[in-house]
Amino acid sequence: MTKTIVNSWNEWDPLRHVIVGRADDGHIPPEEPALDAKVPEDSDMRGEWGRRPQETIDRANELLDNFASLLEKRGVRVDRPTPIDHSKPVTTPDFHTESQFGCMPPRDVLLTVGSEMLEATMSYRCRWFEYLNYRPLMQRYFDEDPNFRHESAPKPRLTDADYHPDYLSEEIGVAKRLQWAEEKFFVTTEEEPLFDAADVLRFGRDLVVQHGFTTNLKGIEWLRRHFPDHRVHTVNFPGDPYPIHIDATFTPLRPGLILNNPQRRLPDDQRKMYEDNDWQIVDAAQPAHNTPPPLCYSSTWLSMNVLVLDPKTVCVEKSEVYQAEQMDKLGMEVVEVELRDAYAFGGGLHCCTADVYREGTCEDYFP
Ligand code: ABU
Repeated sequence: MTKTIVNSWNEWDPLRHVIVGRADDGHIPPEEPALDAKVPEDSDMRGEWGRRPQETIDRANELLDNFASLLEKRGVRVDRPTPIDHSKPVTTPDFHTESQFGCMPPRDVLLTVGSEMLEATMSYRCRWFEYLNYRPLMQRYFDEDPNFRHESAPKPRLTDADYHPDYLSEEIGVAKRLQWAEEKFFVTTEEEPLFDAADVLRFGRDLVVQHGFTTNLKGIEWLRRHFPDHRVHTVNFPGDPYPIHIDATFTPLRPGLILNNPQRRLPDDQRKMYEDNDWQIVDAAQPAHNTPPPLCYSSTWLSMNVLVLDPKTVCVEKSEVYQAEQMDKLGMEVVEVELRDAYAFGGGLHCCTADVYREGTCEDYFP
């Protein structure tokens, strides 16, 4: 068995070791403020909660297992989480919710920066204990890699003071949501630092962090203080009425090239550092689907939630033919991966993975 080395500084260097999530015991959690804000008013998820049907869990696991095998065949070491009992309630002195979520998307929870893996605060109550799914791996990496830094951000209290009550209304409407996004008025308040790891993109010395529903400004400030050798940049994408997680919005493919969701364009005043350093920001291709699969929190833009294996190779979901075609034109070798039936468990190919080791060092791409 190869000993672990934890090291990953960006989203594109050659991937050698990764965590792939599992769909086991996936739940639709009960209503709670931050989660409800993400569910569109016409979604089939409104009012639903409980354990997901076993046949959907089995199908999602089949696809995740196939993805893990494909990566292994390409020489990538793959580890898997140890699922906890997600039917158990989450109770703290400050809140109670009846069930948890799952462990399909490790990217939401774990942020790898160099030799460190940082457990995010999370901002949904149902995800408060999600890090426990990954603790057996963290313990193993700690035992095997003397340089591994296992860090955990301060657990938030997630009282009602963390959420703007305006977002709790049953029918807000997309126009109002877009106005609020433009005004940077999101469901989470500035009560305490909050962030999900999937709101962070790594560009060597620079970390780009989306301010939205799941990450607040205090969370970004916490990251800035935690990573004093990095430059931390706050970004917003005003065209997104449900802004959680940056990885279906802004997708770096290699040094100098980023895909941007055309409905969630990076504002002109936030483009300077890329333009000054000759990075191209290209509109992503349209998704192949008009709607997400059933009981799915994510948007159709999981089309651009790709996993880059190295600067010339990218995993794209098999049915996302337009995205694959665009990647091909951009000079990338496309590896097709079937995953759509697993989307409902927490996202796409980027979401369902977390980096452990990519070759390479911490570079300054924006000197
Ligand atoms: N976890 C990524 C979801 C982003 C989206 O719904 O577009």
